[in-house]
Parts: sequence; structure tokens; C-alpha cells
Amino acid sequence: MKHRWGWCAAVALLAVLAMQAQAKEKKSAEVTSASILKRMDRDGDGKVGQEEFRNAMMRRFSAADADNNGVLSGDEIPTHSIVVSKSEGASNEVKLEDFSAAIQPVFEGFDADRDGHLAGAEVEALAQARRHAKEAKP
Ligand SMILES: [Ca+2]
Ligand SMILES: [Ca+2]
Repeated sequence: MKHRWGWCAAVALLAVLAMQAQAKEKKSAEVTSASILKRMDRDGDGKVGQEEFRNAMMRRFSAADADNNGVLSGDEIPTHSIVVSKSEGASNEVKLEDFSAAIQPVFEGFDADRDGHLAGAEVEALAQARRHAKEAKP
């Protein structure tokens, strides 16, 4: 009986440690609807409009394009961009035109009610996709 309790305590301790590790990991990779709105909602209406989304994505492209040649290659390719993953030839290089062409379908994929804005649950779905992309390719 004594043994059993010790074993239970050890398992409980491990579970707590695992949970703490998970919480820590989550915090460092946190993408929330709030953080997305903060970055993309430039006119402050609490929604991400189509233009705001496109502008944010284009900012990310320019930021990633270190040598400014309109093509992301090798280390320049952001590993957890959901637009990049939809762009053609994403494994080797991402051309500005392919990236740009992928923005619209990605936006429409998240705009569930098709009103041209991402709001509420739509932003949350975007945040979730970003989190998953980060987890898949750290
Ligand atoms: Ca807005
Ligand atoms: Ca919408």
C-alpha cells in the first residue's frame, strides 16, 4: 500500500511538471486574437478588414525579404506563415506575386460570414491556425 501511494505521488508530480512545461511553451508562442488585432487592426474598429489583412501580410513579406529582391528564399522564408504555406513552391522560394496571390484565398478562408472583415470567432480561428502552424514547425 505504501508503495502505491509513493507511485501515485510521483505520477502526480510528473503531471504537474509536464503541465508547467506546457504552460511555459504556450506562453512563448502565444498568438491570440488580441495580439492579432493589435498588429493588424490599424483603424481600431476591432475587426481586421481585407486591406488591413493584406497590408499586414505584405509588411511581413518585406520584413522577411532581407535582400529586398522580391523573393523569399532559404532562411528568409518564415516557417510559420499561413500565407507562405498556401503560396506555390513554398519549400524553396516564395515570389512576391505568389505570396500576394495567396493572401486573398487565405483571408476568405477565415472570413466565415463573407462580410469582408475578420471579427470575433473569425479572428480567434486565425489565431488558432497561427498557433498550430508554429507548433508544427517550431
Ligand atoms: Ca479594422
Ligand atoms: Ca467576417
